[in-house]
Amino acid sequence: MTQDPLEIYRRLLLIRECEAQLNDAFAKNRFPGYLHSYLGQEACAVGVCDGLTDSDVIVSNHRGRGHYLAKGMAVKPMMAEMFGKASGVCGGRGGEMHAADPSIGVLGGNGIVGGGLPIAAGAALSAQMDGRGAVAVAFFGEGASNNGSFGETMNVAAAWKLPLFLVCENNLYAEMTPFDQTVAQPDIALRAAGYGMPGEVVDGNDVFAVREAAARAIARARSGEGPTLLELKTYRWGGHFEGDPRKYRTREEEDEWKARCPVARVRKILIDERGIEAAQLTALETQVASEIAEAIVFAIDSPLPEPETALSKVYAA
Ligand SMILES: Cc1ncc(C[n+]2csc(CCOP(=O)(O)OP(=O)(O)O)c2C)c(N)n1
Repeated sequence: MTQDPLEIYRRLLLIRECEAQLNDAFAKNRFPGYLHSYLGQEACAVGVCDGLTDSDVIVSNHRGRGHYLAKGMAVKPMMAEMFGKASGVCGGRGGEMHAADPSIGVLGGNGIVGGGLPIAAGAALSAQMDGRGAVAVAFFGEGASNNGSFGETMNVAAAWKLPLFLVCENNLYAEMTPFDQTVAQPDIALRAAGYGMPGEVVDGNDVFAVREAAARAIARARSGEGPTLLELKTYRWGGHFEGDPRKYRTREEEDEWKARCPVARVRKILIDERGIEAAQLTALETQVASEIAEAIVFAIDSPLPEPETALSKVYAA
C-alpha cells in the first residue's frame, strides 16, 4: 500500500487521461468498436487495488481499463489491446472488454454482466486451497448485482469463508436503466447480511475512504475470515458507451456529479493540506498525459494480428 498521496494522484490521473484521450480518439473515428468509459469512477479502482499485491487477483467487467491500470498493467500493451493489436497484452484477442494479464493477477474483463463473480469465487477457492494468503476481488456494477450469479457467489463465498472481496461500483445506471427503477432498497451493501458477511457503503469518489474500507475487507479475507461486500457510490460521467445520447438522465445531474470529481478532490487535498505546489502537480499531469498519448500512438501504429494466427491460443476440451 502506498503511503504517498502523490502516487495515488498519479494513478488517478493515469486512468483519467486514458479515458479522456480514448474518448477523444473515439470521437475522431480513430478507435475501433465499442468504448465503455470509466471516467468518474477512478477512485474505486485506485482505492481498492492499492491494498493488493501481484499475488492477489482481480476479475473485472466490461468497464475494465481503470481496474487494469490500477492493478499495474503496463500502459502500452494495455492500450494496444484496446485497439485489437498484436502488441496488445492478449495479442489483440481480448479487445476492449476482455484484457487479461495473469502475471500481475488480472484474470480478465467480462462482457457477460455478472459473469466475473463466479470466476472470482473460483480464484478465491484456489487461493484458499493452496494457502497462499492471496485474495480475489470481483469488480462489478449495480446492474450485475441483480443477476443470479451475484447471490450464488455471495452464498458460496460466505459458506466456505472464501478470501473474496466483492466490489460493487454503483454508478446509478445499468446501460440506460436508472437504479431506482430496478431496486427497491437503495443500499446493495445491505444484502450482505442476508448471506452472513459484512457489507459497507462508501463514497466511491473519495479514494482515501475507498482505500480504508478496502484494506479492512482485504485483511479480513487474508486472515481466513471470509468475504466482504463493499458498495461504492459513484457515477459514470459518460453514457453506457461512447456515442450513447444519454436521454435517460439530465445534463444537470451529470454536472452535479462532475462537481464531485474524484481526481480534482485529491488535487485540492494535495495543495490545501499537504502544501504541494500547483506547479508540481501540473508537471505531473503533463507527464501522465504524454505517457497516455504515446501509448495511443503505439497502439495505432502497431500491426493487427496476422490472420494465420487466428486459431492459435484457441483451446478445446
Ligand atoms: C448477462 C448479460 N445481460 C445483459 C447484458 C447487456 N448489458 C451490457 S452492460 C449492461 C448493464 C450493466 O450495468 P452495471 O452492471 O451496473 O455496469 P455499468 O455498465 O453501469 O458499469 C447490460 C444489461 C450483458 N452484457 N450480459
